[in-house]
Amino acid sequence: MPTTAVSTPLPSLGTDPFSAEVLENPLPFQERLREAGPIVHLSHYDILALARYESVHATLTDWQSFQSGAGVGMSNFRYEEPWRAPSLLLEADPPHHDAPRAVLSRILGPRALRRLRDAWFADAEALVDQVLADTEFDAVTTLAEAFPLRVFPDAVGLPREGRENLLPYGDHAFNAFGPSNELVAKGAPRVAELSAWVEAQCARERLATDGFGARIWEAADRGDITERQAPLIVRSLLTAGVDTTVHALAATLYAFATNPEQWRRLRERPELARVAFDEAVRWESPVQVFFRTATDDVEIAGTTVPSGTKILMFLGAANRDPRRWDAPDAFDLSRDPSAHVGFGMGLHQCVGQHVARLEAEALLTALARRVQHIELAGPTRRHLNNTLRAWASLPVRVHRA
Ligand code: HEM
Ligand code: OVM
Repeated sequence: MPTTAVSTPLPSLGTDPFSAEVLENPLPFQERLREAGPIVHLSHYDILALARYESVHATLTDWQSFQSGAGVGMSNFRYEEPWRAPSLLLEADPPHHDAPRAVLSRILGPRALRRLRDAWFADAEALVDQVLADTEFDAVTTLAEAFPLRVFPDAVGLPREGRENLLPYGDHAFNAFGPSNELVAKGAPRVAELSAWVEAQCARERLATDGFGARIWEAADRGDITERQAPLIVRSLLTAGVDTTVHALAATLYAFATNPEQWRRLRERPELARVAFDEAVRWESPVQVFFRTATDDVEIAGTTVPSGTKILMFLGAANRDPRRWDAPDAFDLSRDPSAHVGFGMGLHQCVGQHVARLEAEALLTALARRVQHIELAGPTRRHLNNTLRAWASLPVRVHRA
């Protein structure tokens, strides 16, 4: 492994960003990181870190200098065996990345999603009606988990049995981008079983003929991708498509429960639902971090970084950088959050973002119509993950409209 010998001495921090204490509340550490400089050495892992909007943005948009093909977690695929076959999207660079990306972009794009819109809005109304039979409930399980699990597996075309494996598999995959700490060890006993289930669902025969999965296999029939690539591209949907939206929706509901004046605003103008969701993705950054690897000896913010160095990008810190955002800690529907890096930026920018926004728009619209006021009704609990900023429990009380 290369050590991060650099031309000028860099600010260095010894804190472990993946310790339980930092994961519980990463904001103070991220502020220290941002203020320490545009690029900081993390001595605990001998890696480099970026926490300012400008350096994170510059790195995300320079795929030639900062590759994904050596993995976007801490593990460097140049030297270490990945825990599963690398993703053909997330963990690939051009030219290999191009065809899988083009195929998924079309299948998950705004035009293709139009045919799901009415059904997802009706599903959201039905779920919200059912949940509002009670005035107090846990917003994580009853809404943030229940809604994506109700619409997304059907949209992919998955069979009913085994769907309970989706969240634990995704949780492990997002832990596995971090160091092999206790969170990874806790998931390890089920990895073989969960991976086998996920792999089996990627086969053409398992997938309904009218879903995202079938459309990926049709792309293989046309020769846009190969038959060997198709199942791995289905796997990307199953890995990245559930936990992300669950925790983004939980973040949105928490944001509204703690900012009642913003809920009032959404109720007055329900067409703000999409902006509200993007503002919540900026504010909470459900995907907190991803790595890149220096392709060559490359320069960041005046520092030359040796080839093979792992660089940790703090998306959440960039999304609250006061150099870029006014009052960054405020959840505010009147700002334009569209330049946030919560979905990434550049070539790898989240290909599922339109799916996530449609889910959010459906759920928030249904809630805004029926709920006058939402507030916390008891102690909240975080769910710790090496990559995700997540909630385990959000007890809420609602007043029906
Ligand atoms: C990529 C976040 C929802 C599938 C990404 C990246 C981020 C991200 C930050 C960039 C990774 C990088 O640059 O290395 C999120 C968040 C979501 C979300 C915050 C929810 C709010 C989804 C959904 C799907 C999905 C619903 C699938 C339907 C993917 C895939 C990639 C990706 C396949 C890799 C794209 C590529 O490398 O070209 N996501 N995501 N994501 N996301 Fe999402
Ligand atoms: C993938 C993927 C893409 C984005 C996030 C992610 C587990 C996985 O292509 O498998 O997280």
